[in-house]
Amino acid sequence: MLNIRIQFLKDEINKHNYNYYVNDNPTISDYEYDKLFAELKQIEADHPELITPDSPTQRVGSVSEKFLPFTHTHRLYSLDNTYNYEDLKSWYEKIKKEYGNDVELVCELKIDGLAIALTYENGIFTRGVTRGDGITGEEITQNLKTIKAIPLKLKDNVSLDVRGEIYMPKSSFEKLNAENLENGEKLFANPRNAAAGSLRQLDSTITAKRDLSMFTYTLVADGLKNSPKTHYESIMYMKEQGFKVNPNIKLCKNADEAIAYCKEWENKRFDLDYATDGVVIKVNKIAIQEDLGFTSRAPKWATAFKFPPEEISTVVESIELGVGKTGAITPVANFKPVQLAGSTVSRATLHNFDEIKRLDIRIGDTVLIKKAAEIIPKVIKVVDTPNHDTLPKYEPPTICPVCGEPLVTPEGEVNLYCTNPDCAGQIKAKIEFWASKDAMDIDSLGPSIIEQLFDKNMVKTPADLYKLSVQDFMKLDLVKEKSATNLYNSIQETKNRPLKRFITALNIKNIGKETADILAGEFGTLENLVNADLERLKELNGIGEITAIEIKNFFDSEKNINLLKELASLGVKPEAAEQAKSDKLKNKTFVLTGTLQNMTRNQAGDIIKLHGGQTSSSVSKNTSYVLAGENAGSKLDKAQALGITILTEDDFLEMIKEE
Ligand code: 3BD
Repeated sequence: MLNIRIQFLKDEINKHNYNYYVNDNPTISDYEYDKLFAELKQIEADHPELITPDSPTQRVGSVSEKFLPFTHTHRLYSLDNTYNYEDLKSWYEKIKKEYGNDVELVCELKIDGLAIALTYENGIFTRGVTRGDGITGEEITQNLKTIKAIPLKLKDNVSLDVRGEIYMPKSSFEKLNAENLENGEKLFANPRNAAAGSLRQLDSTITAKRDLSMFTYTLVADGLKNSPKTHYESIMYMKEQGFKVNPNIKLCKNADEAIAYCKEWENKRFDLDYATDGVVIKVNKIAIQEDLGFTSRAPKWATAFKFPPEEISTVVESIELGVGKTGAITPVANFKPVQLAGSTVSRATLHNFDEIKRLDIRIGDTVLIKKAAEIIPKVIKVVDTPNHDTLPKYEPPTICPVCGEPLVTPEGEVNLYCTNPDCAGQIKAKIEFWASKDAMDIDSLGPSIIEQLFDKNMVKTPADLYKLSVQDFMKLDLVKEKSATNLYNSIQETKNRPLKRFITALNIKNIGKETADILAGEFGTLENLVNADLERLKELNGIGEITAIEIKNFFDSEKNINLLKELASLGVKPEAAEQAKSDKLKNKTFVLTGTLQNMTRNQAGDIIKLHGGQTSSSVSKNTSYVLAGENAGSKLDKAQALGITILTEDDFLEMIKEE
């Protein structure tokens, strides 16, 4: 009896969720819905053994420690872009030559969200993974379960994968930001960032509170009785199974109809409650798709027509000068705030003074700005400023805007530099960099705290950070005991950061996180790096002569050595990196499959890299070895077919054994 009731409640609630969140068509009052939900919760509380993964009560969220990497069963490809109609036409013409005049296309709006993959087993949602690099993503099933447009159970008892885009409606984004503003919390730049931030929560009860939704656009299913023969049919199939699909999909006879669709939506998209940045155009027939296949990164049977970037004009109110961590002075334009591609824009970097001269930007000019590379606004040119000629030409500074010392331009560079080692601007920028994400990643130590620490004479070097007590932080404005303790802990926690982070944080000229990673891997310890001679540095792969000299100079400086000594005496001791062990596996590509006994596949991959080899996710004629554990599947079959050497775990261990 109870089983029947509980099934009724689950089906009923899932149906109402579907009507509300997928169909936008509520069929029950909130009151009645809450009553059904409360009853289901009560039964489950009394009989926990009856809770199933597809119960709507499982959408509330929980806390996890970290997201685990998951290798996609089928790779998520990228999309090639077209930016104009000629390119779109010639893409189509090429296909037409091969397959005749009647190649149908499907046009769908390109949702500006986050791509994810969902797995259903026997009709039940079992796993959700972020796109990641298309090969491996992060498993975020718990977070995705909170999204009501994602069905926990399908209409039929089928096993399949779908892919789609998670997004936050524009209206929900506005509401969330208004609330965050009220509560003094961080604002999101646009709906996409808000969706990403909401999805990335380890505590999925936070995700549950955010209004996220999903449009599904790809079906991956081998085992269906009647596999769809066209993309359009697969969309209809997903819809039938309970997924939310975008209603503005259109089947087109040819490129001209697809172009008409793009033109139509270029303006109409602003009326939608979700952000779109283009149109995805796909060949409809699956047989043609399969025949066309893929390039190394994208299907040949699809292309994304990108809407032209939004541009808008606004007035330059001032040009602000900043001092960077290298002492470089960067000009930043402050504008009259305007809305651009979903966010408010009030400033943009002008990069350097040559750029200002080239564009002849003057304070008071009206300039055209656009979103370059999606997020960062860029000034394109001066437009309709009738009094442009009467405005004073912009003169680059001759002295540092912060410390007043004369600026210099080193030979062969365009930047102006402040070379005063005691310049407050530079010191603050260096400490900000020390704390930044790619360097020591000190949570909560932002620019305003650093500014106060410096102004109160509490911090002049990164080492000083590690001398601060909780009481010290409480001397700062608006810092109470709780956040002071947080700040203290988050600094102390970084004492044993991995060596590559520490090297990055040192801010050695030309050494970004990639080079720091190479140095850490090569030298293993800070001490080895400090004592490295120039010849050795020059020989390293990925490090040029100039960079080698910069590294040498950095560690020859007494001031820098003193900083390192002081950091060490304060207990800041970077964790040694694992050093490259040999080049035994140089030029060898491994594919790992199945379950290994003594290590995970990731660990095996690390070992391969430490011996100079590389790994790949798919078997091809370029594969040197397939390392196969228990229950290896299709990769093993393919390797056998191609005659590739298959290694057992023991073979592999034997291979890397030290002489
Ligand atoms: C959408 C690839 C193919 C299956 C590859 C043709 C690149 C994000 O609405 N179809 C759509 C949308 C995205 C798609 C495909 N159809 N790929 C599609 C897509 N209607 N946004 N994308 N993606 C998804 C990506 N994401 C992050 C980083 C790099 N590439």
